[in-house]
Amino acid sequence: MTKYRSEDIQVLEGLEPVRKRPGMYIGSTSSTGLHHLLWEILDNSVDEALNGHCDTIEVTLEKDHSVTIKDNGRGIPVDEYRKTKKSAMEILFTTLHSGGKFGQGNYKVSGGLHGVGMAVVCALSENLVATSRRDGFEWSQTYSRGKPTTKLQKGKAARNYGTTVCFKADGQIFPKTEFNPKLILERAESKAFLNKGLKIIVYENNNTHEFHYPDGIQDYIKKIVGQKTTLMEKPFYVEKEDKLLRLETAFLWTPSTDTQILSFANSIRTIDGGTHENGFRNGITKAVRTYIDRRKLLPKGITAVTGDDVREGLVAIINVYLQGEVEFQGQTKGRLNSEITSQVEAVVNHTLEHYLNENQSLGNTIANRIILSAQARIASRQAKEAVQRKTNISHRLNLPGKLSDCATTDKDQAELFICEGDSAGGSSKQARDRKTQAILPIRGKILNVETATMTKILANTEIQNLISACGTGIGNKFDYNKLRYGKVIIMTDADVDGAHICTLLLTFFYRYLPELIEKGHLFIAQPPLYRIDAGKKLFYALTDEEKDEIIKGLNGTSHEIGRFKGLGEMPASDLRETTMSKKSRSLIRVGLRSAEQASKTVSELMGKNAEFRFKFIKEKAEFVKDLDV
Ligand code: 0RA
Repeated sequence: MTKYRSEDIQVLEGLEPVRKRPGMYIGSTSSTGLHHLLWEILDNSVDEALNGHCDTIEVTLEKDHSVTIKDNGRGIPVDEYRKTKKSAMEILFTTLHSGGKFGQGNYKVSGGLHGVGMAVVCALSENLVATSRRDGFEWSQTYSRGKPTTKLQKGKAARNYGTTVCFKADGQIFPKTEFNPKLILERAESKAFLNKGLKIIVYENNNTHEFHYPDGIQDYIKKIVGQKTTLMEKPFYVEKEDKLLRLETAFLWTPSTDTQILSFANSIRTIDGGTHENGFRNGITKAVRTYIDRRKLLPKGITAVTGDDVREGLVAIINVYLQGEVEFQGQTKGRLNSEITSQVEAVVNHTLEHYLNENQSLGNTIANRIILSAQARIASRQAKEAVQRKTNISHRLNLPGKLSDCATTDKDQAELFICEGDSAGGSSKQARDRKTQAILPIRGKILNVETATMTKILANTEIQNLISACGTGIGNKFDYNKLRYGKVIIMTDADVDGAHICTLLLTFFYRYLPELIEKGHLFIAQPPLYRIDAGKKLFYALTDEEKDEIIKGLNGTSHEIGRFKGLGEMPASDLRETTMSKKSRSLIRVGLRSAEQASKTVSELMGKNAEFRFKFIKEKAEFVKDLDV
């Protein structure tokens, strides 16, 4: 009778269960499962780098679908392991759950489906060759479907250290065994960002891609921010390591209203955040609040900045390394659940507070930016409430006084023209078809402020009138069925000021009435800039180029050119003929693919000049020549 020690029993179990039920170990045998094999080996190499033993990893994709991962780490141990008479390497590749490092004190990369052990990779490979360079020699062993096909062989002398694993996924298990270079490049880039100094080189199809970021996640932030302006020259960066936790974070603020926080645990993306991200959020909120409070920077009317105010415009990466078992939660295992909130919070809070105090002018810039968010939040809420009140009243009582409504109540027939100023309003009133066309003049000057923010626009009485006229209300009171016009048409002058007002109105619609854009109700009218009279023939031109084109086409025929100063100066007959009449006009439908994307684009373009923005929007809009199809 032989007595087995527990670890020996594992050896005897072999890898049959893995081949029988691969899904239990790698999720599935689809492309995702296939790539888990590669991630497993790669993670082990990255682990060597993480612990300071390796600085270069090379991944080579071969034409025959095999892949080679080579690192310059310590090399897999090849000495006999305990009393099994087998090398440590063989145990590692043929025994379940022997993955990870034998010793203690290493940070294990074992999130979700990762860390299943290299034996799983071996079990699901038609062929796997492992080579270890250590103790002066190259040692290698070959396996097939989880079983050794050679003994551990001592090869040529080797002075350097490292591991090379080459494997080809088993066609009996995987319907497709070809790796996707794009996925591998993405993974390589992100691992290189998260492990500063680590060089990852990917060879695929005669191409070489090298990923190497000496400043790690700070470089990552720079990449995310790209050309956009920031409030800081370089990201704030902290790295902190103690026995149980290693934490690394880099972040900066931008003027944009978007927030981007990317969190990772042991280099694995935690899409749904979790304990580390919560700690991070608490930490920066506390630090910023302390800074603002100490210096009494809060203006009247604001009692506190909220976490959302603090995070507006923030671009951040947080990466924690935990020892031992890492707990992930949620449907996709995208949330970290190990209890580290208060530790992360303390580190972020104290280091950021210190940093702000040491860099006061930057501290003030950041504080002001955050206070501005708070002010915008409060103003926006007040404006929304005002609009809501007004909308409710006008529904019961009357529509805005400035509105010249149309006679019809048939939504499909009814059109609302928004024009700039009372004089344009006057001529459009003359030019319109009273039955179906309503006119709402908006005072352009109020809108035409260089820094007109959405809050200001929303606080503008005439914008509030516009919302009442549309009838739908906004925000949570929005009701599509209450829309009063099938077409809402922005009609501004054909000059730069007109373009500016048009852009602001578009932004307003994107932000507050995106449904109208999504459902195709928003249009831009195209008033001409020139009228060219050539005898009996009459031409209109929208632009200078068009005018020149027309004149060229006249071949010297005598003609008269008139330039319209604005809609207000345009004779009603011209305005009707060219811009408003359903029969002869052409409109641009504002039909951006998604309102959300549009709003982002607009806010990005908000800083640039009006003409540029308008051109951009025009280019993206669809041109609708014949509307009544
Ligand atoms: C077990 C123990 C040690 C290193 C490794 C495994 C190891 C595994 C892989 C997989 C790919 N590259 C790797 N590099 C190392 C520690 C060895 C020691 O203490 O010297």
